[in-house]
Formats: sequence, structure tokens, C-alpha cells
Amino acid sequence: MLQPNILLTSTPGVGKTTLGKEHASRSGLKYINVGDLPKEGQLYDGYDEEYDCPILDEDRVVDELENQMKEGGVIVDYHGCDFFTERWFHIVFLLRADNSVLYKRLETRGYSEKKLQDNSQCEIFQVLYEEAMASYREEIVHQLPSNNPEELENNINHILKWI
Ligand code: DAT
Repeated sequence: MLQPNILLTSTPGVGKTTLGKEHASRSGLKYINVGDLPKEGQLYDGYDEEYDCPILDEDRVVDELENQMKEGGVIVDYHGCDFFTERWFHIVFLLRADNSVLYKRLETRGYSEKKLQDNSQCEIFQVLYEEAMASYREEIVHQLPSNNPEELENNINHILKWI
């Protein structure tokens, strides 16, 4: 049987990468961090000076991932979710963190004041929650807390059980 495709999404710093990599190593699913796709390829279109990051060409990313997603068994990690093909994913996990926890993690990353504020507000105003609910069937979107190691472990087991 085809293995499921899983989308992990959240505000940056909430814990997608930590959960996604650990889950992939335990489940054997393939982990793809969209933010880590090769910068030298054709997947980027310019540079965003304000946010200090390359601009993803979302259509090209979708074309690039299509074949792997058709095969199944992929965990996709990205801080956005409205441009992927809806039918790719069998389930969407939206990770959440308390603002004080997230703020400290982003500070540790050395984010600029602007990036700190933008990302904190993104979490407070539930931007990714709204985006996920607008992009996928409500029944397949699940929120998971991601504040501490115990919650991380629970999340890994929860997703393993779901598979
Ligand atoms: P993201 O991929 O969403 O940007 P990350 O996985 O890189 O986030 O995590 C950001 C930082 O927070 C990193 O230092 C690991 C830590 N972290 C992630 N999930 C955690 C959890 N459940 N408990 C404690 N620390 C966590």
C-alpha cells in the first residue's frame, strides 16, 4: 500500500525540523525541508531584502516535488502551506508554541528585532492556522503543542500511531 504524505507546518522556530527529522528516522519516511531545497537551482526567484531571504518560486517547487509526492511516504516541512497541491497530503500537522517559548528560541537564532516581532505576531495571530484551514479539509488538519521535549516525544508517537 502507498505510504501517506504528511505536511508539518508552523511559524519558524516552533519545531517542524526537530520533529520531522526525528520522526523520519523512526518511521523510515522521507523528510523534505522545503526551506533547505538547493539555493543554486531554479527554485528561487530573487532575494527579499526586507526579510533577508531568497524568494521561493512556489510553482517550480510544486513541479519539483510532484514525482516524489506521487510515490508517497514523504514528510514535508515548511513555514507556509497554501501553495502545495492539496491532494498530496493525507494529513497536516500544525505545530504550536507559547509565545514566551517561541520568542526565546528565535532570540537564540539571532533573528533581527523585525524578524523576531514578525514571527512572534505570526504565531499570536494564528497565521499558519488560518492558512492551513483555508488550504486543506478541516478534518485532516491537527494542531500539536511543541513547547518541550515531552511534547516532542508525544508528537512523534502520535504521528507514528496515526501512520
Ligand atoms: P522550525 O523547523 O519550525 O523552524 P526547529 O525544529 O528548528 O523549528 O526548532 C527551533 C528550536 O527549538 C531548535 O533549537 C530546537 C528547539 N525545539 C524544537 N522543538 C522543541 C520541543 N518540542 N521542545 C524543546 N525544544 C524544541
